[in-house]
Amino acid sequence: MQIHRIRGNDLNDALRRAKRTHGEGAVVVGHERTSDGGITLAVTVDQSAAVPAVESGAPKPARSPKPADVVRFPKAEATEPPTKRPALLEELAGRLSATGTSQEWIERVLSNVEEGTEEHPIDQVGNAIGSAFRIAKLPKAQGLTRVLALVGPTGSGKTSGLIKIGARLVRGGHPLRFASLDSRRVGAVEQLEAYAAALRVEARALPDGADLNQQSIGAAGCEVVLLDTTGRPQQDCARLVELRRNLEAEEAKVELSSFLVLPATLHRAAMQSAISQFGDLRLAGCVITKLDETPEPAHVLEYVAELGLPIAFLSDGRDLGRSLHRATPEALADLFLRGKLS
Ligand SMILES: Nc1nc2c(ncn2[C@@H]2O[C@H](COP(=O)(O)OP(=O)(O)OP(=O)(O)O)[C@@H](O)[C@H]2O)c(=O)[nH]1
Ligand SMILES: [Mg+2]
Repeated sequence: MQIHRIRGNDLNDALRRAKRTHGEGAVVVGHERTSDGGITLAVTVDQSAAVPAVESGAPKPARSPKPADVVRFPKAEATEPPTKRPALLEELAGRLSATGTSQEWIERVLSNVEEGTEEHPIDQVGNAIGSAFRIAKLPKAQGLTRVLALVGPTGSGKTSGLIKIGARLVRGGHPLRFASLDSRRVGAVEQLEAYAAALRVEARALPDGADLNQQSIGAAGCEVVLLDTTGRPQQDCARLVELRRNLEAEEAKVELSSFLVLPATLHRAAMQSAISQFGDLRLAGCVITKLDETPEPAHVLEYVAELGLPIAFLSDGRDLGRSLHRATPEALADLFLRGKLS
């Protein structure tokens, strides 16, 4: 039985996303609260859509609505054949299509446009797009060190993403340190150390087999530890689970948040594979990179929205100083409507 994880701001939001992604055969087999106050559902897909709503012995959602309401989704609404739209909406549909937006999303966002209101249709469409996303919160907590780990496929932009985040934090005067689990690949640590030195920040390698705890990662005296990983899912997941367990055992004032780095150029099958390989890490969110390398960023963005995975940052270039942007509803709307960030 394959388990898919769907995240939402609350139970209803997560259920809506589960239904959209997996249709009426989606069966909720578990749920848990996330550290940002959202909820993650464990969902399996019942191909026949005819088995009992909740599998026997499976955990049920703790709060209302009732289990039967929770897990059995109504039939997917048939997509209306597109009727002739007013010229402006037709133009917006064309723009959305050019950025890779699916027909289903086009219909959905255009259905939000109400004529005769003061708000311009393009703003209404932008708002509808922006509200489909969850933005990752990165709150500063007094007396707490945050470890931000970037995980993801090889070459997705983890190391450069960390350096870009580091540069932003240094500009903001936040004490930080880099640490890397990628100590075996030739040149990987040297690359990180060189950039860290340019930012006047310490970088430390954490070799395979080294204990992972608050001392070894260098949490003391830092607001943030930026942790690089290897891109090998099994190894990275095992090491991050070990670090989380040790931090909990030490009752360390350290919070580990793992973010999945997804290039906007990935095909759906590769995204699914990345999600299933790293999905057990209780991901806090994702970072979308290489937005400058595709005119169709909507593919990856729709997928992330359907999963309810919060987005932290958007990257649209190799420039370490200027190409990392905090995700906002407006920036996401831009990507759907213009294919790039303003
Ligand atoms: N065009 C473009 N290139 C990017 C972006 N982000 C990263 N890159 C490039 O992608 C390549 C791989 O980036 P890395 O940061 O080394 O990727 P990684 O995930 O750490 O790779 P491994 O450590 O090998 O798994 C580098 O050439 C980066 O400059 C981006 O947003 N746009
Ligand atoms: Mg790397």
